[in-house]
Amino acid sequence: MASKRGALIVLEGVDKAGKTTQCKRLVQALQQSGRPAEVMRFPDRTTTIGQLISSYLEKKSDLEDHTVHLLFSANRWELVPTMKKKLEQGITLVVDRYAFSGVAFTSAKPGFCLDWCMKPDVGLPKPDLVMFLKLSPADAALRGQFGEERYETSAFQKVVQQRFDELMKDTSVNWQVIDASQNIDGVHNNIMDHSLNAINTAQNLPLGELWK
Ligand code: 2DT
Ligand code: MG
Repeated sequence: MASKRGALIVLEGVDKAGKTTQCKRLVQALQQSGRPAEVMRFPDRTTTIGQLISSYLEKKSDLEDHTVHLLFSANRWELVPTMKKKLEQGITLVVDRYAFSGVAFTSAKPGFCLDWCMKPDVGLPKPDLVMFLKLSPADAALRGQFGEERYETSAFQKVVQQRFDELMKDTSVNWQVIDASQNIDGVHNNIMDHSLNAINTAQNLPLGELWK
């Protein structure tokens, strides 16, 4: 009998929503309940492509907008063999940002449509669950200043939120909106419930292909 695969779980949301904290909490809770789980994040800044992206985000280099979009996508594709292997081994992957951030951020720039932005990521492993951590701009402001990296301004994040709203209309993706204005434990409990459901469902289903 083939062993059961792990689930591909993605957390998305605007800056300050708590994605990174919640990814760590979720992986810990899954491991403690005896379910193998690992955290991943995109961009993965450790690869050669990731270093180009990191330098761009830190404003140490400039890259043409289409070019950097394709680099973000290539950074996902280069990790696909690793992701598939882990999922097949029964490890659940909890991913901090994925192709949805890719599309939302680039399409927030002038001259980019959703459709063009989605194309390079068509066929990536399809998440079994995408949780969108929703936080109003007012609540985000209460959590402190934005950082110094590229894209970290309230004006840009507002457009990014609008692009995410467009993407969430796609019912072929298992979107779940999480109220990220609750306290850390409240958000975590919510995320854990959805994740356990996704893990149970995914183990009997083949991994899908995104936007195909
Ligand atoms: P972090 O702060 O989470 O490291 O993100 N981004 C991310 C894109 O523009 N395209 C993508 O494909 C991805 C995954 C969002 C760094 C910034 O990179 C943006 C914030
Ligand atoms: Mg950031």
